Amino acid sequence: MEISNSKLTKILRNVAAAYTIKGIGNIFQIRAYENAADSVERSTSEVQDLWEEDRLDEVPALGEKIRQYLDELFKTGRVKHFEEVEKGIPEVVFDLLNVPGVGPKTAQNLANLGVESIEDLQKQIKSGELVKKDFSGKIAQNLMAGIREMKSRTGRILLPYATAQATKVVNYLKRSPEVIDTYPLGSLRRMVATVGDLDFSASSNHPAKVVEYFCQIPGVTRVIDKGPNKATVVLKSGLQLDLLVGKPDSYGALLQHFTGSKAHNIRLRTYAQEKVYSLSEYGVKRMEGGNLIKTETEDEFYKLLGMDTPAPEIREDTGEIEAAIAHKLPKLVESKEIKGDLHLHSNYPIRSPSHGPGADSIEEIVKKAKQLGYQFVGISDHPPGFTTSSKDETINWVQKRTKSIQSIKRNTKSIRVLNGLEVDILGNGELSVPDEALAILDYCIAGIHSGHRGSKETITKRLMSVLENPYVDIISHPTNRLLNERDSSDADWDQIFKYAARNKKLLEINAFPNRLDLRDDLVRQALKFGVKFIINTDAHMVNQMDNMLFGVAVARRGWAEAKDIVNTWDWTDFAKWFKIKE
Ligand code: DGT
Ligand code: CA
Ligand code: CA
Repeated sequence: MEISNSKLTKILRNVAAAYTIKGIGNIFQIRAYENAADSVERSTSEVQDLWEEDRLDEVPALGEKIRQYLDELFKTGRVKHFEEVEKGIPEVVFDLLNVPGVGPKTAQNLANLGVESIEDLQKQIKSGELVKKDFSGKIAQNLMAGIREMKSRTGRILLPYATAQATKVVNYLKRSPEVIDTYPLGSLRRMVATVGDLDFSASSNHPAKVVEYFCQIPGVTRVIDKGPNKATVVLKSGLQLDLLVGKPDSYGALLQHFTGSKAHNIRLRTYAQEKVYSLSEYGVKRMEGGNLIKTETEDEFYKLLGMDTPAPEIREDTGEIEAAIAHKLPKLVESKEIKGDLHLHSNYPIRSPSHGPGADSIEEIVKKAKQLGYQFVGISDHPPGFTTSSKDETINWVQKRTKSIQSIKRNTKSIRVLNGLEVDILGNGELSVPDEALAILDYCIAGIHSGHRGSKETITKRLMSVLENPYVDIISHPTNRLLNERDSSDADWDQIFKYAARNKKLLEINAFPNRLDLRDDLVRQALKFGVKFIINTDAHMVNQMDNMLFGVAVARRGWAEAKDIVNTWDWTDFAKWFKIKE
């Protein structure tokens, strides 16, 4: 039986919910299942494939016990323990959990009130029946929005997962002697945050043979379409792959066509017609029945049209064609220009009901930052919970942690280690840590970690009041979206951007795979106001520090240049911005 990552994620979430509903197990056991579910969801490999290769230990956050259960699941298709735990809980409860904003308790409560399905829930909210049964009208309205959000979900996959899968396909194609060259194209090459299907090109003098070879790729379950130079197949993971094969002479035109976007291509075709060229995936021709004009590379293709080559990330017909014609394309920021990462969570102990620590020590993080060739690295743990610690306890904790970071600073030569925190922006716009404690830090990141569904006015107010705080340097993941899970919060972004620029506050481009936040379109909007950014990985384990490139992709899609991104700056300028004295 094939169990995809998304199915496995749901299985693990259901177990956590069942524990909660029945009140069995403790908070740590429940969290273990939730963490395992998150980890599977973000895994870039199919977990079942890893299991088959005896590599389950490479998936973070899977404890011994859960690994045993997965063993049972992949071997037999079921887990006795899970079935026992879920016994007696109606099926509808697990369906309701798919609605954003519905937790285990609410789901059970709705089932107790006689809700039979999601459709039924919608009906009962609309008719007012649910509220008559004493269910809160306000929560009911939120659920309605949640259902709408759920139904608009597209089943698109996250870019890092798509990238990892595409690498395997490209490696497979490269093994064919008939393949001269091959690339992942489409939304993947444009580095869109989520990807529908994976597109590949191949250059070959024997297209039919390459198509044949492609249709035999390991893991294929269905060949949807097969022609002399193209094919579409579906893998057992549910992933769809498209292949287009072309001759080397026109390979540039093929690359260009299949990279897209569709909007970019359509505009380009109109523009080419004015120049009496006709464009297609097969190549470029003069309009009046001319022969194919050689376009071996993309650069040749665009040059033929009298324009520079826009980076794939900005081919969305949002002004790049005009800029390319005028030779005024931006010089987009590049991964190799990144000199540090400031949003990193270590395993430094905290007591917090809402945040967990990272997996690795500060020393391990510093070591990894050195390997990445960085000049500076900042540790930004969550502080202890403001509800569970008194003001004095929090200040003491910050002082103690500062001492231990200082000792690491003293013992570290080749890289600068900075002392930061990621504090919560509370409902009223205040921070979860008192200013006296923030004053000790090198920098402070503030982020919203609760009440994301607040009104536009509330969210704007919360963010604006933080932009006033002299100790805050960075707003983390500003829109708080979680891809495929939670929409961006609503806020008056123009007002926020204006304020951020004026008060010299950085907005974060968070590179975590399911965040990619600030979004690319908002990055571009913010740049018009002169906002500066920092790209951070928000890593909770050192290998996640490798996600930086996905944050850089967001910046590029937002037309950002190195001058707009403070962590591409040299240390002197960077330290000046943060007012760090040395
Ligand atoms: P996706 O798969 O939804 O993430 O987005 P894309 O951009 O990868 O779209 P896809 O896979 O449908 O097509 C790949 C590329 O092929 C697309 O970026 C541009 C090109 N293409 C597809 N359909 C059309 C079309 O109707 N006209 C033109 N000019 N190009 C197209
Ligand atoms: Ca595609
Ligand atoms: Ca496609």
